[in-house]
Amino acid sequence: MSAPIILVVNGPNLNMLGSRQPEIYGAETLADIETACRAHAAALGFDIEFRQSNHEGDLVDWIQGARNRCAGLVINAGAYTHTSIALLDALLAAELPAVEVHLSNIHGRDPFRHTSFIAKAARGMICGLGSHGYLLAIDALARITQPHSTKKARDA
Ligand code: CA2
Repeated sequence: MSAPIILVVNGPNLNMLGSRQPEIYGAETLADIETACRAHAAALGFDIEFRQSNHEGDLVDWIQGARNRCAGLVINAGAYTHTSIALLDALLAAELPAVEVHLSNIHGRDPFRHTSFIAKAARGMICGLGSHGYLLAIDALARITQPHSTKKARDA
């Protein structure tokens, strides 16, 4: 049987990671984060689908496509976090456990970054911990979706 899938969705400008503003977003590239997510998820028995787009509609399409197919999703919606009702609606319609991630601490930055339009659709939000936040989000989804087997793995 194939492993359950966690969809990791990344929004606008995150393809630039590693090239600029390392003091805010860290030195890793998005490819580095993808590699770390795949390894971490595999150790927990999950497959990863890892996506990035600068276009809001692509993100909506991927979230819609996860319904009834993926076990859960991790989302760093980038700046769409602070603007997009379309992403909120897509997440609500997907009816999947979702964990919101931000590399930076959005609450310590510009006031317009303090509000997340998608937070209502997320089980939780991890921000300010850099790329480690993606791995923590995968941990959370493993516990949410497979509480029994995850506990057994922890106790082993
Ligand atoms: O902290 C995060 O992960 C953010 O989602 C990143 C977004 C920002 O708009 C959110 O408020 C918080 C921006 C991503 C831009 O990434 C860049 C990376 C390198 C160079 C330029 C932009």
